[in-house]
Amino acid sequence: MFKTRGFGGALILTVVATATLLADHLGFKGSTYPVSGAPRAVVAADLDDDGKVDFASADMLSNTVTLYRGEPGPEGRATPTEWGVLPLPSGAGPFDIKAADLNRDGNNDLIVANADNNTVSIFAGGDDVPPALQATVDVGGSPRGVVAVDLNRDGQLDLAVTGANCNCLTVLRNGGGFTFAQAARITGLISFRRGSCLRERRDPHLAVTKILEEA
Ligand SMILES: [Ca+2]
Ligand SMILES: [Ca+2]
Ligand SMILES: [Ca+2]
Repeated sequence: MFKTRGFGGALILTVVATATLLADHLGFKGSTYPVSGAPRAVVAADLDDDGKVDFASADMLSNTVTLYRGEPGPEGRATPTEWGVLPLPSGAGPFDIKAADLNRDGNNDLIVANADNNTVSIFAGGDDVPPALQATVDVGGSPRGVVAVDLNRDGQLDLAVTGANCNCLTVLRNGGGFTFAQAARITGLISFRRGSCLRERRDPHLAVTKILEEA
């Protein structure tokens, strides 16, 4: 049962109905999985290199990352199974989460933008184990969105982070071994106050590159 309240409620109902119709049309069946508290973003990727997709949510109120591992299920489909909860710093306020292989070891790693303590947390992925905290990078500006893309074409994925308080895009250059140093900060280009434009673009890598080229 839905409780509607003015325009916001009507909008929510419309979105739910549209999603349901689309899912029915395509033959998808929905499932619900509990997470720690107020999920703000979610990412699906193989995080332990076993060939099955896992997922992780950035939980804003509990300052955690909730992990679900894809386990063998009926008809060969992966079935998400609770895999643990990763703590973030107190008051982190995670706002975005992405997966990418930052150290080029073949395992996807997790990158979390922490809006309330101005950092990015990096968890290293491993074979058949949950990701483990590897680094915390100060970025400032209330980070709201993050993407991993090789911006200087040296073969290592760098990080581009949107900041709501600075109205800026910060570039963190990948120095290898999970070390990141601020290489550039571009201000006054786009307002990020309502969230991350990186998430709304169809291809975030192209969006970041375009922003940098226009700076
Ligand atoms: Ca997996
Ligand atoms: Ca990796
Ligand atoms: Ca690079």
